[in-house]
Amino acid sequence: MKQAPKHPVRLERQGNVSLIVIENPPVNALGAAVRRGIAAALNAALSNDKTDAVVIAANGRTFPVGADIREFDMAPQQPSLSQLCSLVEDARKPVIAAIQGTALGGGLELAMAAHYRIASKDARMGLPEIKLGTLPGAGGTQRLPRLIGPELALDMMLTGSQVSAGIAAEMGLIDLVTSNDLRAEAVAFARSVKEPRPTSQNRTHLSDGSAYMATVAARRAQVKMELGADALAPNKIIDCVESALLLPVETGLQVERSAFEDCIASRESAGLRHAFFAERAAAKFPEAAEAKPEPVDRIAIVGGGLMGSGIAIAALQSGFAVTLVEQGESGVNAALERIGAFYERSVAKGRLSEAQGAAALTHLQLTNKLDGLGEADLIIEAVAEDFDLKAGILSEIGSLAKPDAVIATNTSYLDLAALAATTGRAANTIGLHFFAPAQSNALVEIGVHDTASPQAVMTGLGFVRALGKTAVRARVHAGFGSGYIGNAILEAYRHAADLMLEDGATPAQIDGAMRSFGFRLGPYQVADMSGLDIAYARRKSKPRDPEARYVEIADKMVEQGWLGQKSGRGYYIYIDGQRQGVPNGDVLKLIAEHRAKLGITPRKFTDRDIRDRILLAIVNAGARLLGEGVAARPSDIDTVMIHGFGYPRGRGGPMMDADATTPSIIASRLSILAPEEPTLWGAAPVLTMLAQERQKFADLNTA
Ligand code: T1G
Repeated sequence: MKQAPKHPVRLERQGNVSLIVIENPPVNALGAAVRRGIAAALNAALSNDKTDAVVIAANGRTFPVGADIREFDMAPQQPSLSQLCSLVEDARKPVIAAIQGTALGGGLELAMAAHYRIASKDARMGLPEIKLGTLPGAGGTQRLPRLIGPELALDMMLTGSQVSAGIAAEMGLIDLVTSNDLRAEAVAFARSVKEPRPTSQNRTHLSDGSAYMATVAARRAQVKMELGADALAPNKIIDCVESALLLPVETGLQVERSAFEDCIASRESAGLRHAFFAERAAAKFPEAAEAKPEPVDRIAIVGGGLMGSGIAIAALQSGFAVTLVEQGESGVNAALERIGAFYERSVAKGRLSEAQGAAALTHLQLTNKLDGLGEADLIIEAVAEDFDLKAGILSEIGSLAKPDAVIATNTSYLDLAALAATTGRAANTIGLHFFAPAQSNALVEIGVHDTASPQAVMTGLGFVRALGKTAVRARVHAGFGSGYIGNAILEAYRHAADLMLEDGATPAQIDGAMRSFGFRLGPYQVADMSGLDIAYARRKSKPRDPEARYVEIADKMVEQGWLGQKSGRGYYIYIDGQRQGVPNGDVLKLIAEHRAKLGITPRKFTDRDIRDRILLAIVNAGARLLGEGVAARPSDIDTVMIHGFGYPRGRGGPMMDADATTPSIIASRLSILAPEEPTLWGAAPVLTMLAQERQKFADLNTA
């Protein structure tokens, strides 16, 4: 994000009302220069006899969205946001906040410190600090409960969710919602009030009755059950609200300050803040210097299976007109059924109204003919992961698409350059690898081959961002066939796990070790979910790497018909279609026989051995992708692994983790690797590269 402008705050006057106008694009983040500007303008306004009231407003699309997150790793600069909020609240003339866009975090805290709040009808507000592993640290934990009560305040702070201006008004957070000119309304309101509203100091703590304390106790129990007793930020938020109930606000603000600092200093907050910026850095494609995205209004998707239907839903939900091509009547009906079921579920769960669901479907055209592709601006091929099938479809698409259409293949593993060539217009062909389920998974890898045009790449990026998804660029060279970033790393992850499986660990132990690391599911649970036959087909389609030990356990399972959840048994047995399986004893027998045949004496693995070997394998694969230029920066790998494979977000991703953990593993535990396992892809260069890339990434964020 660009540095704050030289003068990010202006003081204007309209008769007896002074206006403090913030201008710090793109989101009016409350960095130090902005805070200093507001404090100076407030002092000037309050000491001007001609000023009877003050309005705090912001230019651009939104009222401040919060503190400047990049400052959390820097030395604190005065005034802190909490000090500024106290200055505002203690003003002896009425201060009115005029809110448009999304007033979030410190932005909403600044507004709560004002005596009154006016909001545009479409404004939204919230305290999302918990998503950064911290809590509202500028008085929000003390003012919000006093404004809307502890229950609603805990709801907002523990979920980080946003509320609309209308709901906020019902809660007592907003005094007036307007569809008129916000600034004019705020000035008129300022002229209508004579006194500042009683401040938090006068609003005594809320200890009227044990009911509130019951709320706090219930929430603490809920957090313990859902997140564990050591979930730092949620428990600190509850501590702060308890202080707001029982203690004078000055003490409560001290409790909040100390709690905020504890959270900010935590490894989890560092990881969450890293993930926040990593997702945004990933969208910085080098092609942006050469081209802009072409507008995409109509898209066509060829292949209406799980993936194609999911992409169609994501596009419909973002307002695109969609043509979905599926072969045969049954294919078309199955696709329609799949999409229809999504909308029925969404309406049933109240996520969409009936009318919204029906309206979305009017933008869907289903057909079993390719000839309607001529109007599409973007055509996505999403058929099964079979080279010849994809090549045939892409060749037909290439012959039917309009000249400036962009063509994309959803392949996750196959040779992108070779597929692009089959369209006859390789420059206009890119990879768009959606992660399942495409209607909800935020991640899309954008595959860029040697001859892809910047125009096509940027149009793909524009489309992915228009879907509200996170795009990560994967630069793949001709012949690079092992799955962009995510699946290339997943392959290394699975290989490391399979070596330990063959050498003595069990599927359940490995899964348990990775769940305790923070993954929602372990690798064998994921394998059962995706279907063992998919990976089997991929292994059989590729020449074996003579350097790497090939583990045949999974092949033998598929040959027994054990395909995972889809066949009711894989590494686990799934009774009556349950998703939570029980370990499959027959697999353990198969593994024991397999080891005996190879003369392997099973060895013991600790959970730490399992985690360290898998982390090393992930980092090693990531370093290789960086070294080969497939991934542009370590944080891109973090973004892919968090969104695509459930890497614990609070750890920031494997490459951030590597910074914190790999040196010690390399220093003392390389012995845990199996002899034929690739030690870290040249240990020293990996860490040097990580340090260089991290510096580049840090520079990028302070540019
Ligand atoms: N600080 C610094 N940079 C920020 C920022 C922030 N709070 N919010 C956004 N940016 C940058 C972002 O990196 C990107 O930069 C550009 O602005 C556009 O953002 C004391 C402790 C508001 C929903 O957590 O959720 O206040 O890529 O691409 O998609 O209690 O930005 O252009 O270089 O995301 O339209 C609490 C975080 C902070 C809100 C808009 N507030 N921001 O989404 O744009 S902590 C938040 C968002 C705090 C106090 C506490 C989103 C958005 P670049 P963008 P968008």
